[in-house]
Amino acid sequence: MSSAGKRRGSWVALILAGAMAVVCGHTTFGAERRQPNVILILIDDMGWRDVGFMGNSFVETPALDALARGGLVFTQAYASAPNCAPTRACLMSGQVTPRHGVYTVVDPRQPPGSPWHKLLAAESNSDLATEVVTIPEALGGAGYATAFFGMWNLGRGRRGPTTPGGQGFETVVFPENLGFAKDAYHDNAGNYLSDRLTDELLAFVEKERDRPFFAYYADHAVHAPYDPPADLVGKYERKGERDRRDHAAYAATIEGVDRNVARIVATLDRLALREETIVVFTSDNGGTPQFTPPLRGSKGQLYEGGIRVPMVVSWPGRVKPGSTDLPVATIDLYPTLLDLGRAAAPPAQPLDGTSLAGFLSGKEAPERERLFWHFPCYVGKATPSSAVREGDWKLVEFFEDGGHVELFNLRDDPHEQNDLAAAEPKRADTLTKTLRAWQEATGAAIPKAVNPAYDPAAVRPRGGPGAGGGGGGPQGAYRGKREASGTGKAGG
Ligand SMILES: [Ca+2]
Repeated sequence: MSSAGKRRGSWVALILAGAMAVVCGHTTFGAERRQPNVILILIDDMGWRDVGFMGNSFVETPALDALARGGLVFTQAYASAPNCAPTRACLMSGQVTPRHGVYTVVDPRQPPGSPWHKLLAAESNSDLATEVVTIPEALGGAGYATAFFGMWNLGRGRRGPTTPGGQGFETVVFPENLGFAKDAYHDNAGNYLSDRLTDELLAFVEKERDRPFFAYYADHAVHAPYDPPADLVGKYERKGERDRRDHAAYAATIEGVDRNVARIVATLDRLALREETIVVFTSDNGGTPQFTPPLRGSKGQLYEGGIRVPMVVSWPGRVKPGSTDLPVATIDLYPTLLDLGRAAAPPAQPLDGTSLAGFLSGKEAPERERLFWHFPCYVGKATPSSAVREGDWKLVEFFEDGGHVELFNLRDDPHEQNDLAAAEPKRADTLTKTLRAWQEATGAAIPKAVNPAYDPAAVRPRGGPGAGGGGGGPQGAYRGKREASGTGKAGG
């Protein structure tokens, strides 16, 4: 807390200095509207096509589809990691995984050296370091009221320096504060978690309506095992499943989110805050295997299915409605929100994202040379790997068995069926060098050592951190088989 407080002080000084400069130099600036509010909605494990506006015709998401129609849809949006905690760390810090070292969900049941790991996986931080200036610290320093609702996953406990309160959020609401057991969708009275978190969010919005606010809503949904609002399941069961991606309990879970998005938008309308408020909707990693086809791979993997997510930015009157195939990633939200909120970037913190503020205001797309990912761990089906996307080309490096790379052209082959590494050796070599240079520059941990405890016969435990990638699958995770996917949530 105290270190955050100290930082806050220096931030205020910086911002005051900035404000003075604005007053002296640009009188027109003062005529601008107040700093926009931000509601950042981060869904857990929602895959790229799990909402209507991304082409899913089974699930009904009218509120999200309306948000998308009135906002800007990023059709090639990426999570900055294929897994829960690292993407959340990337979001809060604006940094790629090697910089903050939160590589995966740290789970004592699956440490590096587990017998089903061929390599010794990299050690991962479980907490985001307090030295990191987070989005709420930066926006808070610029005068924002800040609030957090839901799942943090970047430091255990309710209080302390690496909890949301220690990392810059003034208002903090965990599911536990509302009487929900860990990972439970319902409380003992039958309340639904998304509904209750949204109640709290709306109370915060109402309270802070006259001041710019930043609300980070990190829902437990739509993570397996599913336990959706009972009133939403029946209609999906009646619809019938055309293929295994049409899943009644999963669809109802998604609609449970959607109807709370409807409440959020209705409240903003009622308070006449809609045009003063940026709403961002996205997910922390790619979907679970059943739902990601035709993309290859799923949560944990660096194939598109593991990292492609839905993303929409809505700001009526300011962001022109439409869609774009500009590749963007979680790390871009930090500089974007700081720019839009007129908050100063921390001078000593390398930021790896690109600000989309100008682009959102109708200017040209920003220069974006490359996107990188680094996941030196095991989760689900995933093995330690690293990846780079440059233009339409994507190269994935796999560290097991002495390492190998795969090369894809995402324009011709969005489903990554044709590895072109052998056919395009020069391009593969150049991109490999690019990726290695980035790994070195960012201090990326590279797993090289063979795991002495490796046992080819060892079976990865079902559930736990791998749950999203192979813990019985969501079909088995609902109704009667919920034990089969273990704690589920630990997988992030
Ligand atoms: Ca997740």
